Amino acid sequence: MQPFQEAIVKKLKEEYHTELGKATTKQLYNAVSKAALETCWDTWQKPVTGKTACYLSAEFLVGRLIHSNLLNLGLLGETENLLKDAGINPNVFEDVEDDALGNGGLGRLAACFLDSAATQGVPLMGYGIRYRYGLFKQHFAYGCQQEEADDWLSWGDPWSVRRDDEKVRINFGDQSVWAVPYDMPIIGYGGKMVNTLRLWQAEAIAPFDFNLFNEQKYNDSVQQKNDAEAISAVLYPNDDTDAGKRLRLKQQYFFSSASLQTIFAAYTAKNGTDYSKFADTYAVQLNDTHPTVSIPELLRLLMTQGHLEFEPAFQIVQKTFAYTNHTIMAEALEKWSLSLFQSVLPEVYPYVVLLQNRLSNELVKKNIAETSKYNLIQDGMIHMARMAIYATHSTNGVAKIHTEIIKNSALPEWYALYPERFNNKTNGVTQRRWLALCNRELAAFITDRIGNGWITDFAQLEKLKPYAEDAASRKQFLQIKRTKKDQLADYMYRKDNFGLNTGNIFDIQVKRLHEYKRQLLNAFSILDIYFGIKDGRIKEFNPTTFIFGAKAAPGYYRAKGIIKFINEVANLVNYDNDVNRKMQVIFVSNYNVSYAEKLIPAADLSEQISTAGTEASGTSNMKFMMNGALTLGTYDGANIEIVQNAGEENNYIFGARVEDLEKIKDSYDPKKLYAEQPRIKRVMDTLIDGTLTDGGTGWFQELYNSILEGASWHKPDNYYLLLDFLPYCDARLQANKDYADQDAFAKKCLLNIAAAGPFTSDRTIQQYAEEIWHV
Ligand code: GPV
Repeated sequence: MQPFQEAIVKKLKEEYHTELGKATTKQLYNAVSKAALETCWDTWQKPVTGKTACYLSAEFLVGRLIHSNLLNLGLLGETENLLKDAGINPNVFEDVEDDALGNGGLGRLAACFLDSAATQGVPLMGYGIRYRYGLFKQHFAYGCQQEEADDWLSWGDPWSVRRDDEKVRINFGDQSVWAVPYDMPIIGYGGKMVNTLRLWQAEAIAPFDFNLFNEQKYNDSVQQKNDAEAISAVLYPNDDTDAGKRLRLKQQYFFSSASLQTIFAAYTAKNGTDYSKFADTYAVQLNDTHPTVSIPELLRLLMTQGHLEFEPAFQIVQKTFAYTNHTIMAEALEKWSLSLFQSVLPEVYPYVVLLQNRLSNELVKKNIAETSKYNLIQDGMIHMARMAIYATHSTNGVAKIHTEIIKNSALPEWYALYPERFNNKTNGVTQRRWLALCNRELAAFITDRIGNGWITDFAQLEKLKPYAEDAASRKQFLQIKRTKKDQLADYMYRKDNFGLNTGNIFDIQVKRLHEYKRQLLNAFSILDIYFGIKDGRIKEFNPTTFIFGAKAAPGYYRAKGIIKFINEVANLVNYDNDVNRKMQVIFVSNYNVSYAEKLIPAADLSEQISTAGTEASGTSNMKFMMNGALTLGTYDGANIEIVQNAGEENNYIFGARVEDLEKIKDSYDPKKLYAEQPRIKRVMDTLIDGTLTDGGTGWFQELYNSILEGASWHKPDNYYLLLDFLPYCDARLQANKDYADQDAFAKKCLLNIAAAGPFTSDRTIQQYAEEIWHV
């Protein structure tokens, strides 16, 4: 046995008094994880020298850690062999639930960044919240989403180390709590660097009141404990929008203050009260506006504990912080009501006023009289994105088009004021998890041809390009795709009890459910194909399985209606013997990181169909690309950079562009399209003519109205589904037709993979490190 294998056996014996053949999955998981953690403990504890970057984020969607950590430590093979020799399925850990401390793209991006930084030797510390319950688990009842708490701790938490000695006190207007850190190792590939993700847990200062207990006031006796623990109890399940809730503001200040206090104390311990080197010691990146209250918090620390005047403190703050914007959708730009902010954070509010005063002076000096678009405090609201732009030295978007939209249409007044602050950092994803780990067959295919340098130097993928011309490689690629479809079929049968037709084209849209992402457009187009096949309008059609995976925010009424609608479309299609040999529609339940790792490698077509100008970047588009799926998408977010690099002719781009929408937005009339295009009318009418049922909820009628009539808060069809409908159907049918020549299709897939080099988060992190953090 290898030393690591022996360490696992020893852990099982010492911690659980058991052995390999007898241990439960949970025991195995904890023993392997703890043994692995010990192998990198010394590296982890080495103090960092030089400047440290800190990534503050309300979400870190790390996904299951055991496989990625073993891969990065080079222990995956040994572990699997040990399991196999003991007669244990090496996939046992697939039963271990994901920890889902994030909603979607923003949280998963943070996790990719941590992996990339540790791999490239960039000292990057993550700071966030240790939610007791992560994103809800989803299942369907009669096609409707039901939510259930995500009790991720029931599997144990072997990758975290509680640090009682580093807890800090957090003061709110109406309560004080401890923030207790749990540290997780972030292991770089090769194990040379181990960074830290520090997640804060809220705990009571006095968890139990004996006097109240003696008076038989049992609930009151634990009131303080409950109130404290509520702060880190649950992840808000909203993607892209903010509810403006008191508890949410408390969460934001809770982890921001805890993180800044720690950083400030560490600096002071090392350098005393000379703060002139603070910004050369720490760079702090704000992942969207959620941690923006860190700005007045650092001002407060510098001025009260550091005894600085406002102006020098401001200079340090500005040099230290940088801000990443992840959306331009107006409803997602965070604002807090002044009265709420003052009551929750009375000790912080005065520093917001100081910031506003400084801004006001500056605007006067620059002769800007119209200040309503600049004021941090305006009409009884505190504008967090404005604060984040004003008090930092860098504001970046997450794809080229997104950064241009920020500068030219979302926040042009700020761009006019500080053009030098605005920059782009196109997102990326880690190829360790999203290729090496989730698609070992394709990884081996690539390594066979160009060596394994791509695992840490993704630009090398370019060397794969000539193999697109190689018939044997194309054939082998198609075989791998088929293997991944078969593996997905097994997994999906276990999770959802669906039987996949693995000979079909796999056309997949997986992402949070949101109107702007247009899952409803996808469903409409499926219905159009369904009617087309039934009516004989579509004669040739390569059998296709359409797969959806999406969670709707529990309070998002329309999103839940769309889920129900798609499930009804699935019923209609799958039970219709006229078409169900040609098409299959599937909505997987509880789509999460682990499901993504199975779905994405099996895809032929990657659905990226957001309305142009709405998806800041998208990141699943990159994961699909590196797994050899072609993009069926709009000119939006990072899709643009993807197809520019891989060749538009090797992907399927359709629909109105930002410039087109800009021109027609005032005259757009979806009712006209509905009246003039029978295919549009036909699919729209399924919402109201009884073809499909919403169970008497009124959901479908409301969706119908939202498109044709609009609503009090938006114009009819504000995401232009009907405008893009026919072009989308055309592009989709073209892709379907092209698939008939599988060899030609495989060539396009290989060209996409070969062009995926720029979309690694290694590149993104390098750019942050060089251009923003200077580490
Ligand atoms: I703001 N995003 C997210 O997942 N949650 C949020 O609260 C916000 C943005 C997403 C964007 O929608 C994606 O386009 C983007 O790729 C991702 O953030 C990472 O930048």
